[in-house]
Amino acid sequence: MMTHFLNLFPSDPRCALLVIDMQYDFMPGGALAVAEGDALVPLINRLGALFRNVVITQDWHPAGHISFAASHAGRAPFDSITLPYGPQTLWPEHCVQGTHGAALHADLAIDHAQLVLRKGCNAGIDSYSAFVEADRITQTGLAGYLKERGIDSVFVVGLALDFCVAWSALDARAAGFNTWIVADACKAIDLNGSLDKAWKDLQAAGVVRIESTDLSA
Ligand code: VGL
Ligand code: ZN
Repeated sequence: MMTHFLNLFPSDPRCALLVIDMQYDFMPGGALAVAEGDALVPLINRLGALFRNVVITQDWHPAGHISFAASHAGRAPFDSITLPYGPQTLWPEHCVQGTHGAALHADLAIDHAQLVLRKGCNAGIDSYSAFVEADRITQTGLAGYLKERGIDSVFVVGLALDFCVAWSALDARAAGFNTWIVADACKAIDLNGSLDKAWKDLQAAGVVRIESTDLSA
């Protein structure tokens, strides 16, 4: 549908696939499960094979991270609080560094991925985005990494569509990348209208929604 507008193909060296947070804690049975998250693995593996450049991210929190409800007396998961850097949704403890829940799904098979980027490592700052932490100041370095490699176009897939996928895509766009979300290669948490809001924000920012069938080698 959209492919003839893209004028580029996934194998183009200027393109990268960003595979967001395909970790056990976001899979059914995990601490912050996203419905059918595991069903994406075969599709994301197929997409990965189309791209020369692939970056895989991991949400990678220290124990006691500020985004965990358990770190705030009297608070429950999915409450919203205000931190010095702004509003923060509180989550169940998830993706603690080195735990099974933080590991990538074992069936994710994109062996040529050059970079595994870990984010959310600062105890006092969350980071849904693979580019800029929730204080909106601290950079992960991903924009510089991609630009230094001559990449100007990114395709985003994975979990969760309305949090880490959306924030990563918005920040990719803000950093000047042509940015697409492959909608059928994502699943959402959908908390208090977060999915509708994400699509509105993405569209307003110029992130283009495509389907996996729009991509071919
Ligand atoms: C995510 C909530 C908290 C995500 C990470 O990967 O979308 N969501 N941490
Ligand atoms: Zn997290």
